[in-house]
Amino acid sequence: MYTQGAMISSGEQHWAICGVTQRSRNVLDALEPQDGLYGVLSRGQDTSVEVMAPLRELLFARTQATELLDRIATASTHVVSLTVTEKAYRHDPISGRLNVDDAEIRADAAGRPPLTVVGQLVRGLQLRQQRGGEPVTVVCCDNLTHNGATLRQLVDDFAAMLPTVERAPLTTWIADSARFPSTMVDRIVPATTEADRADAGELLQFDDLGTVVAEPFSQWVVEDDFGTPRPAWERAGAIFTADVGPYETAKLRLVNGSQSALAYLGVLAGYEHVAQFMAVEGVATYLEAMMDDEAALTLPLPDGFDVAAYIGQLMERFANPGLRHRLAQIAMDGSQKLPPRLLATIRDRLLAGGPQPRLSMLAVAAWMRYVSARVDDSGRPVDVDDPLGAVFAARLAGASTPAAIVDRLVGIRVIFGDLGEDPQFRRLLTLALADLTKSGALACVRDAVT
Ligand code: CS2
Repeated sequence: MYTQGAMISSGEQHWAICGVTQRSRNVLDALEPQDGLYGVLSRGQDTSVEVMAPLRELLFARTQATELLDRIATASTHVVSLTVTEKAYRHDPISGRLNVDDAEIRADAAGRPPLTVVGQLVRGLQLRQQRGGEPVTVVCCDNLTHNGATLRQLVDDFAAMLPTVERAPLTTWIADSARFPSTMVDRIVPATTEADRADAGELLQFDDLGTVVAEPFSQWVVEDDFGTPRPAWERAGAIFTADVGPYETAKLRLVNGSQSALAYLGVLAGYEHVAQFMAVEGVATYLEAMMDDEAALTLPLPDGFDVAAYIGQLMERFANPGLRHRLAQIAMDGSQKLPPRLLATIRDRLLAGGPQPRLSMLAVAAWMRYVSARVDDSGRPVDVDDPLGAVFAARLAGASTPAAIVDRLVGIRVIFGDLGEDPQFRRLLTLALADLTKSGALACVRDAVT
């Protein structure tokens, strides 16, 4: 969308995108017969659709690794951007380092056509270096802390697994010729439903198989660190800045932290969508208090950033009734999401020593209830979809009391780090989990703010 906007307003028509999917062909199957065109359906006060046309090539990484590496290595490719979700980086969210024991990472490093994202990226960069080494800019768009620097570290960690003859020239070239700006992307994009496709089809008078549904709001903040040409994204509203950090922290802790809190509490309370749960008495009050009294106090705010206005706007975004954003979609992969979204706020507030961050703790306790009980408050099963799912099951075996559950889960260092050893943290979580177990999520949410 930003590339299309940049091309239109700058008149630079020579840009094009090669779109790559990782795990399934579904999007490719939808887009190929449409020549890569698709509609973005914006749902707010009004519903509108805009056709996107900058995709010129489509690749399926799983079966077209050679083509993918070739595309990354081609001199006329200037930017490689990634939006692949947190877990696809196969890293430890606390240390920010690559999981070098991961079997797929090891297999990629041993030389097969790569199947992991980091493996594909490094092998593509390596081919580029071998072919003459034109500079390249790698733009991470996922919700990771310091996403550019983090990805750069993962690339180095992977390169360190290669034989010296390969590693030395590669790492020298990366240091000289590759840039990894950090970015912060904010737009709520629920999974597309049949109803979305039908509405887009009506507006377009075309049966669009590739419809993407989104809220009207959109923000992209990009670190101004490119060693290559790039589309004039600022002409389409992207904000270029020397330091994305403050925007990113605000987004992860306010937007994503709130969404994860809504997800676990809302799923337990038996709701399906964000806006539905937001409309339940007490929920909006809880959420706003969590942002105002806890998350917002930990933020290094960007200059001129009006946090009250940001939170106000966010409350409206979450309440958008047109957007059927499923709580279960947000609840998945909690092991990857909790550290930057909720645990970072809790850690900072506990360190600061003021009032305890009870509202954020309630959200973490809700996650614990969700992964341990695996049923909602009325006993209906909930699906726990997480790359650490097997670790949860093994740790939780035989744990039945809130104290035992907390004890087992906070010991997972890749999620909690040393916070798990903090007695105050454990005590507060145990109390919150006991309340959730006894009274249910909705009662706890209401109690928390009365
Ligand atoms: C959501 C995000 O699914 C999730 O985990 O929290 O995808 C969220 O909607 C976006 O980051 C909003 O910018």
